Amino acid sequence: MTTPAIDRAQHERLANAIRSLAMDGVEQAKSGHPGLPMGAADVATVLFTRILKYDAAEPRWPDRDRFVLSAGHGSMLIYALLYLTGTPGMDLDDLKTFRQLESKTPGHPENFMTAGVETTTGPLGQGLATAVGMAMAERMLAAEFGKKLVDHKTYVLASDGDLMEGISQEAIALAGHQKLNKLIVLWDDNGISIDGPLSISDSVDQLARFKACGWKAERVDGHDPDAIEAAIRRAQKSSKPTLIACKTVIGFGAPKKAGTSKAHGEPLGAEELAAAKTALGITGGPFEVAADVLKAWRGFGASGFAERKEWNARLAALSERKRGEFERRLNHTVPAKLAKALVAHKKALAASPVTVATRKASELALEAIAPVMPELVMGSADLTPSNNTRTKAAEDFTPKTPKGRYVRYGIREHGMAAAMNGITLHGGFRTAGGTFLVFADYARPSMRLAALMGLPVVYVMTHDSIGLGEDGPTHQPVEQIASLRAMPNMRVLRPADAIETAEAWQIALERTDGPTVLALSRQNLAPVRTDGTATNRSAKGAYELLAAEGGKAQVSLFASGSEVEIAVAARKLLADKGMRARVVSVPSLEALLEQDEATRAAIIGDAPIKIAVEAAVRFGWDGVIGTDGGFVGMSSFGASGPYKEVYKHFGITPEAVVEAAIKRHNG
Ligand SMILES: Cc1ncc(C[n+]2csc(CCOP(=O)(O)OP(=O)(O)O)c2C)c(N)n1
Repeated sequence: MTTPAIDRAQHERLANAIRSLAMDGVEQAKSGHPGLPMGAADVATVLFTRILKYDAAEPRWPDRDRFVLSAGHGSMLIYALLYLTGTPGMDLDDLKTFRQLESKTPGHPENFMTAGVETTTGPLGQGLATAVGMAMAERMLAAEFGKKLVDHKTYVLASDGDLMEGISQEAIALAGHQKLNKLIVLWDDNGISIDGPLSISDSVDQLARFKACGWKAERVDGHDPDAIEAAIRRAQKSSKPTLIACKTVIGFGAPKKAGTSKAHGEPLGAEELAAAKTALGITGGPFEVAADVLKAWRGFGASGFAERKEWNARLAALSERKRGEFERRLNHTVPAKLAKALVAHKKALAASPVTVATRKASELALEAIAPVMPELVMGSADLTPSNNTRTKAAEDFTPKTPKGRYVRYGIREHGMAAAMNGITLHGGFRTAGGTFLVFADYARPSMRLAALMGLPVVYVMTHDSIGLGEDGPTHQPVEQIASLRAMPNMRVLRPADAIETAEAWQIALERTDGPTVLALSRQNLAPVRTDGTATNRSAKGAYELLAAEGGKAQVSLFASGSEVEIAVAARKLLADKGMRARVVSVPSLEALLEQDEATRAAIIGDAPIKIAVEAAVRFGWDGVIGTDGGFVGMSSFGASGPYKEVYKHFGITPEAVVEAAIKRHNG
């Protein structure tokens, strides 16, 4: 961005408009965080008046620079900026309804509520780690479509808390390793958190830490606009990602509270607010911005207009095919060929059934998917040979091979999950990453944000039960499946064989409004499906796999994943004893429970005896089997041993299922 030089006095008036609106917004809401917007107003003003490539009129312009407010508690900063720059939909009235129900100005920035907010932040560290994914996606997309279409930077405003959270280490290590030089982090280095001065809990040399992770790092006076600008310009030329520690005073301008934790998270109060405005030379009533200041801000907001028009012209000049593909990719439109490829794959599996672990079945499905889905970015938090996430033709994404679509995340589950959010938010890619299911807990805060934001990220989570055997209870998930099912908008699929795994991938990739966990087995599973039907039988969460023979079912057996074959064996044993049982495969319990009542009732059936089998805790199954239903599964942590013995040890066997059925039959 090239803009006329701004003198110090003008800069201060622009920055004070942010301070003023932030103070007023928080005061009106009677809650919120004035300290950060007041302290970081100079940094933000430099960014939005001298640096950022953006056109406020079109906050979704694909080639805009990204700005991530990682310290989401300082949300009034971004709302004030959106208003001042003239982003459509952000009016003074919106600032006046800060933190009110259904406002565009929620307590923490929510990208689905507010145009111009790049990502939802609030849990500290997430914005920074998400931005790493955005910067990765920018590089990947530029490598594919060229710099004329894709050439922007990712800026982050991070607070002390962002840098203290563990996820920041995973994020900065990954960014440093990938040499993401278009990622620039501005640290609001105010030395204050809620409990008081940072010195009571932290003594990390952040500059040294970032440098050790492969970053360029320097410190500037965060209230000196020219120094901030100069540091950013140096960062733009760096071959490494950059941290700029901007030394600031929290609550800058508030006579009594500035520089103290009192400015962090509560309204200043009428007296202090008035005194702050006087000290800063702000005149006018609440939410008033001097006309010339607003005009100047609006000018900066529109300064990217010409650049955006030129970009539009370049897009229009592309061949129809290339432009269509670029737009399809940005819109996350699922390729038409995907369903066909997966149906063909299912047909092939039906013709020559395979006994494989579902993690292997997932790899087989990926081999069918990858050629028709060039936007699919795979990766894994190490463990690639264990979770089978890498197809044969895949190339690693590295600084030298930006067209590579396989990301080596290292042993950083949390960083991976956050980066996947960033890749998805950036646009142009769908992404999936792998780890062991038990380590979903290490990735969970970012998975939760994916679910909240409705991002269609896929998690390939293998070693999904005690069936992993010898690694023992630290590695055997028992409660993770239930806890992930409990997360709103998270889809959990636990396929039973290779055909169901193909269906699970289809569901995950055709979903565009939320994330999906694929829970996959380590151990081999015999095929339970022999049909290669084009219908996705897993789509409703469950379906009757085997009907009862010889009359109405007396027993309904429900199972997911590796336990479906146990249910199938139990059905046979029950038949030998003269009892009629049906088997319902339940690849997604929560999807079944979300069906309308008639569909759900038809699938669940009315057999008097209902038994569920799943090598995990019972939590959630009562919705299918009732509180009086039988459950064959886990009620404790697992144990280390060969998996077949572990299954016997915990009584997850066809015989145990039969026993549970007979016990109920005999009353
Ligand atoms: C993961 C997480 N833990 C705790 C919080 C609650 N919280 C909000 S702000 C904050 C710390 C404030 O310190 P700092 O990051 O320096 O922000 P500043 O005081 O400078 O605004 C905390 C602990 C949070 N938002 N996210």
